Amino acid sequence: MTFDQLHQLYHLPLFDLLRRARDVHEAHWPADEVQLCTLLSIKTGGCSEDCSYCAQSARYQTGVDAGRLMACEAVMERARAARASGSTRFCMGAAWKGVRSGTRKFDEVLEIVRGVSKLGMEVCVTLGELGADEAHQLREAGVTAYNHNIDTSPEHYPNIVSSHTFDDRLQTIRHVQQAGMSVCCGGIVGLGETVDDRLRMLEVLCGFNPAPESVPINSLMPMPGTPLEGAAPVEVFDLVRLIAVARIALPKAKVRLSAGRTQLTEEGQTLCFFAGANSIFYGDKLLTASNPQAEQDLRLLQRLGMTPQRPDPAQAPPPADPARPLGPCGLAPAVATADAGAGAGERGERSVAAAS
Ligand code: SAM
Ligand code: DTB
Ligand code: SF4
Repeated sequence: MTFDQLHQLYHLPLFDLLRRARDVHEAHWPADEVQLCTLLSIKTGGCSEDCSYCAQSARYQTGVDAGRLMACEAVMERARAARASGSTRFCMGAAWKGVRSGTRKFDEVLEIVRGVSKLGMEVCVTLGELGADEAHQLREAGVTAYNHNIDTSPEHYPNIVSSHTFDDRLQTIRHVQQAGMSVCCGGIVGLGETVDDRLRMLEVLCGFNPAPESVPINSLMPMPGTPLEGAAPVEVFDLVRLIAVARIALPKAKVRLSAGRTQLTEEGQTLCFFAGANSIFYGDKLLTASNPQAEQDLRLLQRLGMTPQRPDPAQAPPPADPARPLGPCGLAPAVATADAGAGAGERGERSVAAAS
């Protein structure tokens, strides 16, 4: 879908948008299923990058101390506990700029992935930048999906991060696609971006070929000590609209209602499910931040008549469309080029630099 199509959808009367999203959802997914994913930070804090929303950046005084990579057996214990609690996807995150083949830490990560992948859950990792070689080795070790978010529009990205570029993010995504892993890629709302930035982000995701297997939509959890600690919250209807448009634009992707559920009411979350969200992080903790209690989530799903989705660890990545160029920028010609910012300016809706 193009930016204009996404824009038109987004601005429909809410009930029209919801009806269309629901139809698409029911045509592609069991109506009442939700995927339960457990997150574990296998290496916390001390990251050299300056992402202005992140508690794990070493550039800010956030109270998150830099830790070491967890031992394989400790991770396995957490993965078994996640499976026992009903989780079907285990996502491991590391606060690194990236990983390099041939290093001890990468070998340790491969050992962890080999272990976890034997448990019958989908295995997702998010380790920062990857080269082609690293991506292939992770795939071989048993990774189902690699999470690497574009986070916002290419135009707003430099306001949020200066230590790497939007293009760097796309390059890693390209390596993940080429290695045959599924791409898990989405973003955050609440970074001081405009609605148009959010739609531009979706436009870029629509250009991925193959399409992303899952699209996490995070709401900023303002972290004390980060430049975005005072950012204004996003209105729930804006979040619902974005999820509905994502559902229509990327019908086969799981749309994950990700960080920030503690800031939403149960009614707000319910609207997000109705709009097409069919995956959540499940368990009391995200990476460093809190998440609703597992029992509370199970109770909500039960009250809504929703059931956990079964795992598909052998899942093949979504097929590529042979009629379009392969890679993460099959559609949006402006991404990652010097004139991308000019395009945004022409739309005349940009009013923010960084939020604080
Ligand atoms: N270092 C890796 C990376 O940058 O891809 C993996 C970890 S990073 C924490 C994964 C994602 O978490 C980010 O891309 C962002 O979308 C999300 N995230 C991080 N901090 C957040 C916050 N305070 N609120 C909401 N989402 C956040
Ligand atoms: C994603 O999009 N959200 C998750 C996961 N991918 C790695 C991370 C959310 C982090 C929330 C803030 C924290 O826990 O520090
Ligand atoms: Fe590091 Fe990832 Fe946090 Fe950025 S989002 S500071 S790369 S851990």
